[in-house]
Amino acid sequence: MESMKSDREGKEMKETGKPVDRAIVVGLDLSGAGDAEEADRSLDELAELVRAAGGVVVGRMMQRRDSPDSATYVGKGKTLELKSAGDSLDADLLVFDDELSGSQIRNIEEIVGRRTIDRSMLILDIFALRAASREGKLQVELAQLQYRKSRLVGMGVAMSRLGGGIGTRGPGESKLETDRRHIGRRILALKQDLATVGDHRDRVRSRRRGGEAFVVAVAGYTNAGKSSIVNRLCGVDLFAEDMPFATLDPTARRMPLEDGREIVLVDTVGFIRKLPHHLVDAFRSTLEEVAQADVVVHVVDVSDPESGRQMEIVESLLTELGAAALPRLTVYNKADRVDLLPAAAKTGGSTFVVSALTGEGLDALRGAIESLAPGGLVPVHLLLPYDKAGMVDWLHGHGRGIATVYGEDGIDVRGSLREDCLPDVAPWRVEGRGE
Ligand SMILES: Nc1nc2c(ncn2[C@@H]2O[C@H](COP(=O)(O)OP(=O)(O)OP(=O)(O)O)[C@@H](O)[C@H]2O)c(=O)[nH]1
Ligand SMILES: [Mg+2]
Repeated sequence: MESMKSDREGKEMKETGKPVDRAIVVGLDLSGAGDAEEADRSLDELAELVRAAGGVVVGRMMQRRDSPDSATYVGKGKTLELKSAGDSLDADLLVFDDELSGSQIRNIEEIVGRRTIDRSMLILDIFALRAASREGKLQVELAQLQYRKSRLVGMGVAMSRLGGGIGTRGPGESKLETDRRHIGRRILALKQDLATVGDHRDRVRSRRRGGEAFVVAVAGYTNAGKSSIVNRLCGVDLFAEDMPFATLDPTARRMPLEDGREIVLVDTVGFIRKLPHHLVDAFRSTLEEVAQADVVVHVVDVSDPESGRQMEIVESLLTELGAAALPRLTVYNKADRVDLLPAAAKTGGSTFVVSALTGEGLDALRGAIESLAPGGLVPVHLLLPYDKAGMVDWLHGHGRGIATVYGEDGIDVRGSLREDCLPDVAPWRVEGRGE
């Protein structure tokens, strides 16, 4: 098979002692004279996803066709080639780059005799591995069941070897249901549980709003460096890893400002091309966290040759989630990795060139976020009566450069105070002295 590249790794063992899944990735180039590169890049990304799921890619096949074969997706001849490649490469599974129907999965598995999954199942699998919160787990299980329900006719080998590697893992019940009626019941139960969790999340969110925090959602393509940027800006240590979907649960972190104002950064799930729609539906409430923000920071990996295409994918998902109209900052990250920046990538207006690795450009970004948040500092001059002396501590907490002089008439206070705190000190402001 000419387009098949083999990789001579033996049957490696994971630390657990279980053999690592050996996968052949399979793509279809339907572009005609069009963008064959896109199909190729998508297949590269699929290989990345296999590694993120803990597997190893032992072969890669790209087939050019005008349209997918309804029975086997790549065509009977190619499927036979895949069988012999699977044998010679000792592959455990085939991973197709597009969603397959239940009957296509069954047909391919019959011919090849190997577990066959598609890109959506693989992404669901990674999500299943990563889901940490209760809500995340419920969402993944719901997406998996909805996917399965629509494909119950097929799914031979993949279904019968549950618990057997990539494409078969689930966060929910140990034995995934195969019966449509059971699946239907479980889906209903999951939706109810999710509604309860969602209520709780809304309460947390409105508490955050109640505290008048200014919320900035950090969104972008997976692996762009979102968590790394949040870590830098907030001085925290969120999980940042060189792999897709390191972050699954939106995580809110406080970005400290010197004047005591509160800005909350929300690190979000990364976007990717061909994100399974069951997943988007199941994760809607999580993804919509972006739409609830005051500002969206769109992080781009400027060192990725695909960054332009990735930005389009992020933009269209932001639109789908109702976040398109929000104020936007575009952040070109990983600038340390490129010598020549694309023309659009320059610091100025609402775009920033940064490196979360070196820290370059992050002060400018921080400044821009700060200036978007309401309640900047204004100079004040107060004369506090002594029975209000307790306010001095509060003033230090809500302002900067607070200087006090204890005089006969009261406490003379000068300094800068948060604009939103002015009503609290209105009775004691000293008017007409140039402040
Ligand atoms: N060279 C370089 N590497 C970076 C930079 N920012 C992030 N990285 C690396 O890129 C990888 C991905 O970073 P993350 O912060 O996990 O990316 P993310 O967007 O949160 O990814 P997901 O949560 O998986 O969607 C990690 O290995 C980081 O160390 C940067 O400015 N320069
Ligand atoms: Mg992340």
